[in-house]
Amino acid sequence: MKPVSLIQFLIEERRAGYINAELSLLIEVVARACKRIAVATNKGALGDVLGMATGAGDAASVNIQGEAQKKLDVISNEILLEANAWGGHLAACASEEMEDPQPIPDMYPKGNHLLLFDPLDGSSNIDVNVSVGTIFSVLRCPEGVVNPKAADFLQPGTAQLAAGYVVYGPATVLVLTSGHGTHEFTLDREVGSFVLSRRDIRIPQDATEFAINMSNQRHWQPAMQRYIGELLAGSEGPRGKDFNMRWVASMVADVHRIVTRGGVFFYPLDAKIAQQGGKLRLMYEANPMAFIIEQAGGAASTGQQRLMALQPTGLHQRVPVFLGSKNEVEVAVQYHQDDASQHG
Ligand code: P6P
Repeated sequence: MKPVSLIQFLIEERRAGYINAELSLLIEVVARACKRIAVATNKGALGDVLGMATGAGDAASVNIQGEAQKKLDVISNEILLEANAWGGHLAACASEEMEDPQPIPDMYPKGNHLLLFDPLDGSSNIDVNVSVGTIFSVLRCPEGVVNPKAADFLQPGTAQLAAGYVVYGPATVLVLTSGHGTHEFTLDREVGSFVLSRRDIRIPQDATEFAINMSNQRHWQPAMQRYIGELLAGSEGPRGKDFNMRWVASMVADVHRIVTRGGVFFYPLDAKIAQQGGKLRLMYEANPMAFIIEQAGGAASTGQQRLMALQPTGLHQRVPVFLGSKNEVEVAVQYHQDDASQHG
């Protein structure tokens, strides 16, 4: 069968009325920028892309999160900003790497969309050559807003028009949803274009693989201790079956495994991070991944509620994340809701 390119797929979605021309252009531009990020990432030690970013006087560069920035964090952020500045499809961008939204420069036309991204998720893995990725989310710019502020981005995940990630692994793979299924495109490096490799992905409802950072176990809430304890007890425990564990420490890689073969991913609230509300960021990590997972028949929760229903209160807000195979997520959520109702 003749391969379907990303551009052909987007034209199909436009003809079906799922996306408009501006959103189609936006997705194409982001995918093209991610190809450039893949080139930069693939240079490894041969390009000046590894190690920590530095600012004035060679001081370590730190982002809004207070995290030291890797060179590739900064490079990836710049690639996405530059690629999206001139096309006329955006009103503003927001990024994990920037405190405030970046407006489209006045010299260029503005569009009706807001783009949010984590330009290089999992960047602590770069220097050890483990898969990293870009995560993005698209919202509508509120009617009549010309210079969007952070408050204009604070829309629940259900308001997303599209979301996707690109995982820079053995292959460079784009996974995308515009609310009509979740679809996978693999980069054909010889031609230089993304080619449809899986249409209408369905995540298995049950799971035997779980992803969590076990080193935080002593900090978890009782419900998480109970739930993970049962998975570890395997066939001799109440679940009556064995489970396997994976933790790449790169959300994009862990989520892509789940999109590919099922499983569950947890970054729960724990005593260490309770003050900040969680580890992962709602607007440009949790919400886009939740959209992708739900559109593939999975579930995404904060442990207390559907993740995409959460009304954001801050651009860089953090949340607990439970996502993946629907039936398994529901077990973990039920334990947390039982806990909440017992302890009020
Ligand atoms: P930990 C990467 O820094 C990230 O934001 C996600 O990609 C990943 O799932 C998580 O943090 C890893 O966290 O605590 O295991 O380093």
